[in-house]
Amino acid sequence: MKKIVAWKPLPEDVLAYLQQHAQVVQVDAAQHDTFVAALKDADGGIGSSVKITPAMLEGATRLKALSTISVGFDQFDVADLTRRGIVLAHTPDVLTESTADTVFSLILASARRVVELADWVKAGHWQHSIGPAQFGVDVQGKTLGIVGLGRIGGAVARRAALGFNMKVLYTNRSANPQAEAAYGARRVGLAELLATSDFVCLQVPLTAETKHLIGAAELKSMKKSAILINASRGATVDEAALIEALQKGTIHGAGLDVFETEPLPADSPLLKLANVVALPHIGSATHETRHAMARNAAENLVAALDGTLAVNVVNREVLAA
Ligand code: 8YV
Repeated sequence: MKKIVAWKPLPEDVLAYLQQHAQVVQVDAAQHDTFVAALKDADGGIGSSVKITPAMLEGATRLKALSTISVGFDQFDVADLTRRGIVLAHTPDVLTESTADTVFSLILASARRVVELADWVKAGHWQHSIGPAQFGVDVQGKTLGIVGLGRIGGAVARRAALGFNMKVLYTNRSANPQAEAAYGARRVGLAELLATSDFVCLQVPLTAETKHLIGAAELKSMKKSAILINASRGATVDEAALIEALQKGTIHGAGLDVFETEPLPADSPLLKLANVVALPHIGSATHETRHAMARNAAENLVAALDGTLAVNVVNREVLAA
């Protein structure tokens, strides 16, 4: 009987599905030594939100597949997994629309000061008709610059162009003719995107190339009226530089779902800024989508252990080998 280690709680029906195919050992990833010991004789693993290091896999000679319940895979040393012949699967499609919804909630909430003003009402400050002190800025008709036009970026572009009549600029390693035809998206360099966008939206995976992609110089090159939106990975932004830019008014505001350290420390200066909307990494976090992700990751793992996995593979070269 194969053995699977699950380091994230699974919906009951998904756990039952896995148990039809393997012995499933559920571990608390916070109990690090127990987690590592469980991996030693495991054939597969499933979970998310925990860094899986090469050291954790030393001696796990039976391990053939890891399945992350996420689209991002920066929690893994993919080259090391490939060297070990361990296939890594992820869940790229099931979460696209829900995550794009979160991105747009950040755009609207930061532009129209939704969180700040909802708190203002709750605190009893709404004593007279509101005035300029409560005004926000428009979203409709403005320019949205999307850094990284992949699945989620494309879904954001659709919302922007078709839902809010926005002009869409984008950077991407390759052109996206579909988005250009359907949404009027225009591919530009990062410098032009930063200089002309009213909203700069980061949708790149976290890699060595994208770490601190947005730093002090990039923030300074943005319009003073611009708003930075980040629902990708916190470390794509130099958070210290962002804090300074927000404090000094270099940019107008920020809508953030991800941070360099998560959970965001309660004493973070970001939490003291009225021009910041901070969410606890809820990108894909709806009941429906998180269930679909868990099911998708479980199916990926079963297929990987059966040797039939053909989609959702991060390191395809392992399958070739
Ligand atoms: C969640 C995500 O934060 O898919 C990702 O990369 O960041 C989100 O879906 C989490 O990783 C899912 O468990």
